[in-house]
Amino acid sequence: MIQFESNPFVHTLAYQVGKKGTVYCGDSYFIKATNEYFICVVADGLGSGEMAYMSSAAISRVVENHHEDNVQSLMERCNTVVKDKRGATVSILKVEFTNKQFVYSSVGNIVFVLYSPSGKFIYPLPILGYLSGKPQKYRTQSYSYEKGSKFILYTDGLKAPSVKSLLKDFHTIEDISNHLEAYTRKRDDDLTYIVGQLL
Ligand SMILES: [Mn+2]
Repeated sequence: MIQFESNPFVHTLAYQVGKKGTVYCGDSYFIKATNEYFICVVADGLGSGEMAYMSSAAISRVVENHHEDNVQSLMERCNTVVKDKRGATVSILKVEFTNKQFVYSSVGNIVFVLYSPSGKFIYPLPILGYLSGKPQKYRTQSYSYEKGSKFILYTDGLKAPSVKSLLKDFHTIEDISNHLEAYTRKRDDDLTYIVGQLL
């Protein structure tokens, strides 16, 4: 399934597909663009099936319900909602259009890469592990961005070869998504990616 979310400041596309032969997708995401910011979360629930879905869906729901919060407190909320569940890896990205900055925080193996028109890549390192409701440290960092920057966030179900060249070589997020189609067919896990361009 594909969802677009766009306004004059951002153009994004989210793609999600479950592991072949399963009813529940263990990945969840939420994307929203307001006039002030763009917020997105991607979560990969531990394990598979319904248990994985319960964790990741709780995370995307809590971010949806509190998207105006800052990234650090959203991570704390995500950690709280998976208490007594299996847990999940989580990444949250919040782009603030007014000051041309974005804030990113991640626990676990979800990958985020941003490519600037001037040729610079931003590739924040996550904290290893997953959210489980236990006390947790976060690495929440802010960066400034250039107009025209492209980014991708994706779960480990997407085995794409060079994501850096993908962001560099393709001009639109639709082109990137079309190129990724071949890799989505090869999946052996739930798969989610979000591509976007900051305008
Ligand atoms: Mn996975």
